[in-house]
Amino acid sequence: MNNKPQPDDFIEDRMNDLFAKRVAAMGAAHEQLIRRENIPILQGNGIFERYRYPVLTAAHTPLFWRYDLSRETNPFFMERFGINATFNAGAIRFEDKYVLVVRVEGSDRKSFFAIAESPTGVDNFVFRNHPVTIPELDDPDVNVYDMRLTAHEDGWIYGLFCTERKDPTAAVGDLSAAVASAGIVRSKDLTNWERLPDLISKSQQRNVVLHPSFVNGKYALYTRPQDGFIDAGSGGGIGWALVDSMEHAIITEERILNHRFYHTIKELKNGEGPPPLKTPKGWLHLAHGVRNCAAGLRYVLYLYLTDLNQPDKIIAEPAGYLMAPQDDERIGDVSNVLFSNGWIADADGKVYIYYASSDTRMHVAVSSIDRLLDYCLHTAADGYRSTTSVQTLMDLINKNQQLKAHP
Ligand code: M1P
Repeated sequence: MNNKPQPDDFIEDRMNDLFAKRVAAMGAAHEQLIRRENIPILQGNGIFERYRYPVLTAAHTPLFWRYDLSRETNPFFMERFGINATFNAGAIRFEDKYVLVVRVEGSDRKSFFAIAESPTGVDNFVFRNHPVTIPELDDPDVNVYDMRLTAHEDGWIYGLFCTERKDPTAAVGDLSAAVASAGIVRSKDLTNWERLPDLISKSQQRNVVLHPSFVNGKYALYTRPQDGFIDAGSGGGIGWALVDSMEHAIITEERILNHRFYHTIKELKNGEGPPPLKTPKGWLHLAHGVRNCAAGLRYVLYLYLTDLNQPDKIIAEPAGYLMAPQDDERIGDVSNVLFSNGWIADADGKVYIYYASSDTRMHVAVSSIDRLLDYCLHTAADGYRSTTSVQTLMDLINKNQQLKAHP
């Protein structure tokens, strides 16, 4: 019998060693990443503070989602399930944690939802072991994304999300035509989710958001009607509709409360972000506006305020954007995009704005109700012409010059 080691044994040893080294190195790097302290960037515009590091990236997802940890079945410690991006998260404060329901996109282009929780709101976000299981309807979703979480006064936490299916009327050979509708789930514990029928609406819908309280005894929805899957078409902006029930939500009447407008940041598309925050001076809304340019679409975030007793009546809207992509945020799978569908207001008035950059990663910016109201109420509205912008600037300069002369 030949007891001499055979060449294959050495290869196996080396591989085993490689396996152990890779497991250890990647485990340490992952732990360091998810435990990294985040740092506010104080040299901002005074309205909010960005933070230095993204709060979630694809690399934050657990290694046990991406790798088969068995030496036997994965001797090269090779990735078996690729994660492409973590973005467009709904947000809620739940059981003393800052909770994000994240849109996780695999390398197969399918999105799904997964919950990441943090004790601080700005760092240490850790994914729960398992993604969220969303029950399917008779007509299965092909892709689901962008969940908005609403703690409604009826006692449920609702998640409204986009469900996308292939357009059954598409011409043969057209493989991109799709239909977007609003899917609805609800939960009491963020673990068990009950699927309700999709919202019934005449037009395609994305960016549908449930208002937190009843309005005239009905559920109130912010909508974003659109003609096609990509194009808003005649869809004029952020809509408003009242529905009798969330168990069979049907839009019979819808009106546009916040319009798209020529030569503004929301010329091409205009969609509600997270559910609005109730403040002493009105409902504070975060939304995204889209314009087209030679470089493609540019998505920015903006704020507006509506009447406390009439949430569909705008009472203030500063000109332009609150946040636009900057530095590394500009680059990603779909570059030049900021998108937000989640924010959290603490009892002390601190506001955590969770936003995604370029359909790739999640960030946080921190402000307060007082600061955001001050911004909303004391920043000039859009005058829609260059001359009106110059006049706004002149007024500020003149005021400051008088202050200099008579401090
Ligand atoms: O790619 C940018 C965004 O495009 C869509 O948003 P909207 O319908 O408002 O244009 C969505 O697919 C969104 O997820 C994505 O971030």
